[in-house]
Amino acid sequence: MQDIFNDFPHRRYNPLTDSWVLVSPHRAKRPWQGQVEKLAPDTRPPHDPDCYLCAGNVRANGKQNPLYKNVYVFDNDFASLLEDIPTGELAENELFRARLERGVGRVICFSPRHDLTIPQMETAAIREVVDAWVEEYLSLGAWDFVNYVQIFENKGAVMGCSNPHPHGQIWAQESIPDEPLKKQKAQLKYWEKHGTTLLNDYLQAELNGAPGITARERVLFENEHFVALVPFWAVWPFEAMIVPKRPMPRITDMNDAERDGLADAYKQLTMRYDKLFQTSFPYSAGIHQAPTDGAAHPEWHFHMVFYPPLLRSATVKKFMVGYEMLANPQRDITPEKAAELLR
Ligand code: H2U
Repeated sequence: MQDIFNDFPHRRYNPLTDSWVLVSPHRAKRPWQGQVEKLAPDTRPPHDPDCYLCAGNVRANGKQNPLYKNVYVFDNDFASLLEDIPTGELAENELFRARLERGVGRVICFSPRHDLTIPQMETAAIREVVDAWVEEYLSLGAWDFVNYVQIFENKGAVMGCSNPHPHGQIWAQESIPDEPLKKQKAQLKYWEKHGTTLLNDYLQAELNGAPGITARERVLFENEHFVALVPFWAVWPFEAMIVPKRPMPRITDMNDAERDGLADAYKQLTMRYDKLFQTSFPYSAGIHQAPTDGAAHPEWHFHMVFYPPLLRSATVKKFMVGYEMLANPQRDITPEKAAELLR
């Protein structure tokens, strides 16, 4: 990219969500006198008798977890969405709209080991997590009323995660939530115009270069089936994306080798995160993929996104406040610089 984008404020467009981010690279040099948090040392035991996700332990509602050996999925005891509810809508006035929303929430324990995180797990064990995601997407997606399945992992106390035991969540519901809906619209528009997926063409430009775009500037690494990169339009300082090389609408389209490839990329990226600030790197991560509304959705190219909050150390995090809340997301360090650091 031209040098002016390393030196001067500019806006970058996110074609997936049809939104903009303000980049202010010149500010990366400013002194920091803001919040610095002290890190508590990580002294987790392999099994914590007080953890409600550990194998064999009793959960908050009195149910007991089995002595699971690898991955364990259960219905969230305090789910935000409920299955057995009436229907109902408030639609008389265009300024006051509401509709009852059916859904289901599940918790997925990645490992019986309380003291592990994804980057510390064996790739074969992460592959079992991928398999569980595929099973859940398939089975929940087949429910009559479920039109979207959101798979995610929220990691770290700084992200509001309630328990350090390695786990993720799955929320399945009637409506397509806002973020995937934005991506749905943008990808469909692109597909109708070009006959290729937006992310396929984006990936080709990132890997091979294009007019004005230097090849691999934001690419972190690749394996046979996936590429990890810092997207051109990243909002969070070390935001990243894992994209399959082959356009696939949903994770159920992966073959055996591709499932291994996703497990490998998940591990490799999170290992790089941990190394960056020598800490167990917090983030919210998840998969955006085709809705489960019965349509084919050839426009969709599934991908995994990572939104980590850390900015300049294990304790200094980025706050999405002020201008970001009122106007537009903003970042200082460029996505290219972030990619260089992560590499
Ligand atoms: P988080 O740490 O990302 O908040 O996820 C933990 C989830 O586990 C949370 O959604 C559920 C909470 O509702 N949970 C149970 O289902 N049973 C329990 O006994 C405690 C927590």
